[in-house]
Formats: sequence, structure tokens, C-alpha cells
Amino acid sequence: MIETPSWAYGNSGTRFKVFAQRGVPRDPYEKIADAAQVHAFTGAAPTVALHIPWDKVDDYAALAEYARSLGVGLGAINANVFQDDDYMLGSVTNPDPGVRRKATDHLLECVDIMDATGSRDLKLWFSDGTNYPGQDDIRTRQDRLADALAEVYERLGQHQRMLLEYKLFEPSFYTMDVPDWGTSFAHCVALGPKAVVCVDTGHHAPGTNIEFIVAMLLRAGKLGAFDFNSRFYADDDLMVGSADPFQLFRIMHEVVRGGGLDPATAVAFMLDQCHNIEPKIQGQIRSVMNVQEATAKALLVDAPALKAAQDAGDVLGANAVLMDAYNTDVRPLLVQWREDKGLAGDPIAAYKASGYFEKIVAERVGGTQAGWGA
Ligand code: PSV
Ligand code: MN
Ligand code: MN
Repeated sequence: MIETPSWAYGNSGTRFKVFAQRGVPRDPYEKIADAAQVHAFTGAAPTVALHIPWDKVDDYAALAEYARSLGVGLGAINANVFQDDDYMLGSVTNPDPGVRRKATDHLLECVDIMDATGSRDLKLWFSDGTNYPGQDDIRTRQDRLADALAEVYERLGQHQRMLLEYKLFEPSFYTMDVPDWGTSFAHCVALGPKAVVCVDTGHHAPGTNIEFIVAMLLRAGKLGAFDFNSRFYADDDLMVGSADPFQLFRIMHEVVRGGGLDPATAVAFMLDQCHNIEPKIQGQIRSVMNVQEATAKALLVDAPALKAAQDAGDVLGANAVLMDAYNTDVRPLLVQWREDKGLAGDPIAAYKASGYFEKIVAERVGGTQAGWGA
């Protein structure tokens, strides 16, 4: 099951231009209505993630109830300590204790929201870092980060988790305070079992072997979630599986290998994408389908044959087992899966024929901006 992000439904763009699209949501309720369409046509996107304060409402329990009435649930609560002027030199790692307090209070407020929505996961991404050598003390910033995380960790309920996301660069360019999986992992281990790593597939250096990271984290019981998207150059937030479907397959192969599809392992599969030039609901439907295809192919890997070839040192034979699975056309299988559930075999065609897009274009005037990428 795949979680879609509320911010994917609003207008987004680059720092050069946001191209406003017709029919985009004007408030969190309308974002959830759009997310419900993605689930209605794919049968595989039952939850939607919120980003606070982009999705601020007075009554979160009512928002959760509204989501339920449309057949979806509210998922991860994404904190936002990166867009206030106060955070120019960092949020929880800021040299100013007052700013650190404000940032940590926001994270605690997000846990309050989780209590109201029934969400399990708090997703933390910090833009904190420095631009120049010597600007601030690298180690002291880690201490401040650890203090804030510990305070929020203490506040988590028994069944709540903290997902700590990392990102190599941007907006800070010399150091990010959580630049890589090792840093995130170290903090999560120090915090305890409720703290787990979130792998955003767009947050690595080019050429990074992400499936290796996935294997390592699953092996250590610390893979909490994915923020799926696709990239060519930076944090492009393009549709998952669009630039490199083979990489997505390799990642899903390690997920399968490490038991990551087992609900008990509790890996959350989330999209973190923006649709700048393509229609947003269709973009989300296509992304869900791309993850389904990669997952189906990963499940087709002949594990005993792979192990036999590996044990025999049969380099090309082992590689061929993987490639056979990757090169299988799983689309008919997925059409069958959908039809068995009473869904249309082609979710995009069914969505386009439904008239939903025409309806929201007529009803919604003056849609919102996602808040990111502008
Ligand atoms: C940061 O680049 C990030 O990946 C984090 O998950 C943010 O919350 C999200 O993007 C906002 O789109
Ligand atoms: Mn992300
Ligand atoms: Mn990102």
C-alpha cells in the first residue's frame, strides 16, 4: 500500500515559476478528496500524508473523519521547520536557544496532531546546516539535534514512531546536519526502537547505491519508510520509477529480500513528489502504478534459483535470474489484480472517463500552492 502526499495535489514549481493548474485544491479537505480519487482508481493508496502548517486546520479529528468518509485515512504527519525567517541559521540546531525552543515546540505540536488524527508516524526533515566552513560547530549542532529529538521521542505514544529523513545537500551547501543515512541511523539507534530512518530516493549523490542502504537498514531493523520520487540531477521530486525504473526494481528487490513487505516490519511506502507540468491526480495514479509494477517484478524473482546461482558462484546466472524478473511484463497481472478487486484494469483511463477533473475545474477557483519548490 502506498501513501500519497497532500502537497502533490497543490500547485508547485521551481524557484523560477509555478505554473498554476486548473482545479487544484483550495484547502486540505480538497487535497484529501483528490487523494481519495487516487485510491478509488488504484485500490492501493489508502492513506494521505499531511504537512503542517501547509495543511493546518482547526479540527484535525474532523479532517480525519472526513477522510474516512471518502474511504481513505490520514497518514504521516510531516513537520515543517524550514520556512520561517527564524530558521535562517537552522531550526533545532540553531545557535539561538529561543529558535530551538520554537522548532521543538512545533515538533511536539505535530505529535498532538497525530493524537487527533490517529496517525502513527511523525516525519522529520531538517533543512538545518551551514554554508561556510567554520560558520558553526558541527559537533555542537549534533548535540542540539540529539537533545531536540530526545525530547520529541519522549512525547511519542506507545504506537507512534519518528521517521528521520536525511538529505545530502540543499538548502544548506557546506554541511547538512542530517546529510546521510549513517547520521540518521546513529540518531535513531541512540533514541530507541520508535525512531527509524526514512529514505527519500531523491536525497543522495548521483550514483549512490540506494538498494545497498535499504538492505543495510532492513538488516538492522531501522528502515521506517520511503519517500519515493525520481531524479535526474538534484532533489527533482519527479514521478517515482519514471527516470530509472530499474533502480526502483532493485530497491524493491531488497525490500522483498529483507521482509520489508511484511506488515510486521512496518515499512511505510510514501510518495514525496511534485507535479509541476503534468496533471496531478493522474501523476499520482501513474506513480502508484509504477511502484506496483516494480514490486510485482521484485516478487517474481525466483529466490531459490537466485540463491543456487549465488551459492555456486555463478555470476551471470545469478544476474540473469534478476533480469528475468525485471524483464517480465507484469502489466497483465496487475490488470487482473485490479479487475479481481472490482476496479478498472486501466486506472488512468477510468479516472479520465470519470468526469472528476471536469467537476473540480468547474467547482474550484483559485487553488493553493503546495508551499514547496516555489
Ligand atoms: C525535503 O526535500 C523533503 O523531501 C522533505 O520530505 C520535506 O518534508 C518535503 O521534501 C517537502 O516536499
Ligand atoms: Mn522527502
Ligand atoms: Mn526532498
